[in-house]
Amino acid sequence: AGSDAGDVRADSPVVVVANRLPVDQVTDPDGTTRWQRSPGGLVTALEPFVAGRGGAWVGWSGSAGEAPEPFESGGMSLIPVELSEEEVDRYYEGMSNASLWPLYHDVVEKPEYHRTWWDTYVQVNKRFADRAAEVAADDAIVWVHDYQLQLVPAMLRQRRPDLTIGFFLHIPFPPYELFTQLPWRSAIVEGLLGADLVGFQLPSAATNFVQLARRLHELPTRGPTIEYDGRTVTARAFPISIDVASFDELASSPEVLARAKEIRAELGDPEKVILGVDRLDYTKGISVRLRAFQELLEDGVVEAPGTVMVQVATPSRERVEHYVHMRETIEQQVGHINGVHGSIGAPVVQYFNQSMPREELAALYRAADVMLVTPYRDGMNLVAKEYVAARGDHGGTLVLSEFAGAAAELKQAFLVNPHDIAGVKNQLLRALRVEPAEGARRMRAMRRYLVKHDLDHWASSFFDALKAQA
Ligand code: ADQ
Repeated sequence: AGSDAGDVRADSPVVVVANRLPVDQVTDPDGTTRWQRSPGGLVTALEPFVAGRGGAWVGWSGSAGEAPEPFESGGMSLIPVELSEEEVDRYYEGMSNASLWPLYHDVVEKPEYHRTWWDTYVQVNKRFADRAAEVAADDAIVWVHDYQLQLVPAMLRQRRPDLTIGFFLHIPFPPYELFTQLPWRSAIVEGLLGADLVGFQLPSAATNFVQLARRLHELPTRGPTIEYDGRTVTARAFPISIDVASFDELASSPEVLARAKEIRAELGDPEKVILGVDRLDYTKGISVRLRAFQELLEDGVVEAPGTVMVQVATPSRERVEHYVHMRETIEQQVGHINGVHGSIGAPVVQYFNQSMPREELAALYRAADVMLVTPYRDGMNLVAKEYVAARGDHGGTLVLSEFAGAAAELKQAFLVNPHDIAGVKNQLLRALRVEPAEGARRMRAMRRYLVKHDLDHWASSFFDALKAQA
């Protein structure tokens, strides 16, 4: 990727605005730094619509301090937005991840509200909106992403009424009764109403938003539409997905299949392998599944080393207090289970606080008999979809929380209420004991659905709906 600041002109017909740029800065062994495409799915989904058409992506580079000059990468103009240390603290770790994140996830942890965080959130949203306003061509389409940037649509519309603006929220949107805790609730609703199209993971989230507009702002609404400021704003669900075909292909490659076999051997060739894969976040319910597994061991209905569990938890938001505490709890639980039920060379729970390459994740999915996905609340949960995409052999069973967006689509999973430990234990046991034919029937049905509803389907539906608003 070159870095010619001069390449960037104010004429992008499509602009994506997201907290992070789709690249990470990496340092090679010789000390030189370069930009590398981020592993996340969002880039893959949006690239075809943005790259090669003079499109731009506005976002933060991931490190505090002076931002690099705009540069070209992967056929897109990347426009870095600067964030100071203090702004990262208040806008990102504070307002975004210690206020909005817990509030939008059913207050699983208590949100903190600080006026200094909010002021910085406003200031940073303004900066993102300004950059987008500068690079967007006349009548361009702008797609703003997620809870960090909810004020951008209105700020952008004020500067550039010619634009067609879409917004997509990747996390849940809470009901009126919870949302209205927020001291700045009106500003957020008005921020989002700056968009022509507001997208959510679930229809119920879209309904929550329309209701807020009606009850809090007394705006006229009809079905999915809100009349505001002489315009019509539409709120609809666009459930996000993954690149199913490429994940399927990866997971059935000879290398991954060989690695899956090796993993089972390294685990001591157990009869049953249970797997969890998550960002280490309190919304993901990692403790719940450890507790359920522990109790099944204590009850004697499940026995080690015949049954083992692997939990991979990517480090995440380690400077936010809630996360430090949660990590300690989980590590204690793992220590306790292994202390009581393990034996030399044969831990019952193998826990990794690490990020893993896609190939290794695919091999783990392929090696696991039961995939445990038990969030208390989750916008979608792509891990559940990755597991289904990886099981081209129709093996494996998915245990999935009712409170993950994915439950609305993956209906043949063994659904659980993560607040009900007895229920989680029951479903885990059913999943461990499922007849192969029954398991295959469920997996086949979920795969049939997923093939049609992939990441490209998501991005195209959103863009089509947005263009229809122009
Ligand atoms: P997340 O909360 O990050 O996303 P999720 O949808 O599960 O949750 O995506 C996690 C991604 O990280 C998956 O692609 C997974 O493979 C990867 N991952 C997890 N653990 C990993 C590990 N140890 N090593 C490497 N990769 C790992 C937010 C919302 C979700 C919503 C997505 C997309 O919270 O609800 O589904 O955005 O909109």
